[in-house]
Amino acid sequence: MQTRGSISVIEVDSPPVNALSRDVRAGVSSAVVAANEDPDVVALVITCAGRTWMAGADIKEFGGPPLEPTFTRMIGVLDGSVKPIVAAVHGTALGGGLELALACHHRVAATGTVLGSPEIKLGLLPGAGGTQRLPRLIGPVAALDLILTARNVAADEALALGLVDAVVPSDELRRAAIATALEVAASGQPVRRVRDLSERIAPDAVPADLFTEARMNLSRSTPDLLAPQYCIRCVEAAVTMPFDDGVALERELFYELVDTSQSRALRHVFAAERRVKRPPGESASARDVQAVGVVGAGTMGSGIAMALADAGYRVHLVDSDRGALERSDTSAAARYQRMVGRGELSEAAARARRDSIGRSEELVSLRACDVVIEAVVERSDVKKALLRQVDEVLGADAIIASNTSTLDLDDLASVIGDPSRVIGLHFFSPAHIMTLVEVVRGRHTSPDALATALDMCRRMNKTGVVVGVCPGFVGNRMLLRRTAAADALLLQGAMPWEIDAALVSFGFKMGPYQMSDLIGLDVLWNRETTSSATIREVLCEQGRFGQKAGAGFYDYAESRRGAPSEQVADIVRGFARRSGQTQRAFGPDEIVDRLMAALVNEGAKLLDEGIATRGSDIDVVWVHGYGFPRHRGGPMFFADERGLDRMLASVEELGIPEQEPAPLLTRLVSEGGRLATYEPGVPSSG
Ligand code: 3H9
Repeated sequence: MQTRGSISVIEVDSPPVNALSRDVRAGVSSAVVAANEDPDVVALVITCAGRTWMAGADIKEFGGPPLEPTFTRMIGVLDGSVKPIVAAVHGTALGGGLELALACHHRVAATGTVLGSPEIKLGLLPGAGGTQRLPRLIGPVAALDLILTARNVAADEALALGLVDAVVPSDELRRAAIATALEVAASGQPVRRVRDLSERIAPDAVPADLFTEARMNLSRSTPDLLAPQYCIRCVEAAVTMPFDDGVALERELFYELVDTSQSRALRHVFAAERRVKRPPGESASARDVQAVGVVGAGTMGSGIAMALADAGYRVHLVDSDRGALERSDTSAAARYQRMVGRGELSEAAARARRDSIGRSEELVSLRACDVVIEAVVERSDVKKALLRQVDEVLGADAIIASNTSTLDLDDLASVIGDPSRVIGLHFFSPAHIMTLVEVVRGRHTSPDALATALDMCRRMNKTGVVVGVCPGFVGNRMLLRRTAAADALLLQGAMPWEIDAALVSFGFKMGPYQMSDLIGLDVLWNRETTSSATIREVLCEQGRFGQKAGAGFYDYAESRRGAPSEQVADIVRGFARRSGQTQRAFGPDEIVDRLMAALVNEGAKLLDEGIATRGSDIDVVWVHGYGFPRHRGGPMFFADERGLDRMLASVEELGIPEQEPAPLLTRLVSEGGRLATYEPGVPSSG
């Protein structure tokens, strides 16, 4: 704390994001008390050092016992201040950080500040008075919008909403806040506390059906999530209850949420997404990459080129087929035009984006590239021949990446003179939309190539997860096991739509059979060699190729979503009978357990083999690449919550020879360890 004349300036300095840990809360509380007791001080300014205002409560404290001084106590100290307090806000004023600013009497923001209540993303609600103060300050409609969408509000919008009182250039923030503090103190008026405002929550200022409508929207969009429902209850309390009663309800519901599996899962994913950026092993600095080559202008190559262009790279797209290059240009132009239509890009920016992708039939055009990504047909001979040519064209230290999803990266790298500059970048389709990239570290991949690839992912707004070399890498190898487990269930009496429905009600957008119908059952089918050996083969032999054929596991005559098919049920029953297995009914919970067991067991094997380096990395792969519901935390987190002993029992029930229990799973069950926090060499229990 510093005193500037008659103003006490309290500066929070707790890198990296000034999270409101116990120490910060204690420091702010005692500084406010001290300033109130100091007869020379007439007003206070709270400001933050470093890149941001307080970005929220310290997430690491959740789950433990409340630490004194609690948020309630600290906010109570601010509420008790008889001297005006001005918040000088910059960077990201989020969650508890925004709530602290709301408990101040005035708010001055630097240009570029963003403010928001992201608690819902962590399965929580604003628990430091935010649900009660926001409606009083900006009205319940805007408050509900901010809390339920968790969107960040830019300084200008915050000013228009009344969330802040002034916006000033960054370098004038402190001076402007002090000037405001002096002015308010000189006015001699009593402090203006947000908790005392009533105009915006008066009955005639609140739309009659606001909360009914909000609940109806929720029941359609996120019926399974608890936090949004509790947020509505709290904001409703702000307009129906006295302030202190509303705060008491908010506190009670906040602590209830902290203990839910949903919030634990969301907090786990938040931490996992940050951990994944720092893979274990030797680290290096990322190179400065300007120009990136992409070879192959099919769907994948074109998507990768757009993702790179979106991130500001100069892109050189090469394909020996002129037609493919032209089609890729047309689809990129159409996408940029749609973005212009939605107001996301200006015409000029769209043109520049399109122009940043150069197209050529000649590999020599890649000569000046810092990185080249090959995305040609998935055949080892074709890729190797191409990589040899790329190696000849490129500068000696350029990085060479392969987008292979199934081939052995080390084998591909063997044709390059210096295999340390080879890395895998397994994008998911459509590459300009999907956020996951499996960054494949080959046997010889250098730390420098790895750091550069991860940095490129970050720039493209993608989540790069480092994995090792094996068929299918992490995601697809696990997916294959889940599909096998689902097929095994069909032989034991479950129907495809029962399996899909169980996964959809778990939170996936679609189940394995809906996904097969969407992709097309014929993708892996061979007309020449088909022998009615599997359900999929029989469906293909009958022309049931999936959605595009109007029939697959489902019938699509009536609806695009597909309806259960009697014909398919007969086929499935026939296979089940011939398998000699006993058939019975399966409830949704048992179906989910079996399919999760297959995922988790394979995940444990990947960890044992060192292909995945942490349990939480696997969760990130599944949340970002396979639609695993975020509020379930990913397969490894789910397994811990469900109980690893129960998972192990489900693995044994699978009865699939290739899916025998993973030694790591068995070991963690006997040791009482956890999978989601598993990292070789680091204790995993607790
Ligand atoms: C809350 O406030 C509840 C209250 O309503 C009520 C309480 C009663 N705590 O993301 P980055 C760390 S709930 C602890 O890579 P960026 C992060 O782990 C909270 N640590 O940087 C990382 O550490 P490391 C509501 C935190 O520039 C480092 O900071 N607030 C917290 O891309 C850098 O993070 C939120 O939900 C935290 N709250 O983005 C905001 N936040 O380097 C969550 C960050 O060791 N945070 N860290 O891995 C964010 O959205 C982003 O971190 C932010 C910076 C935008 C701030």
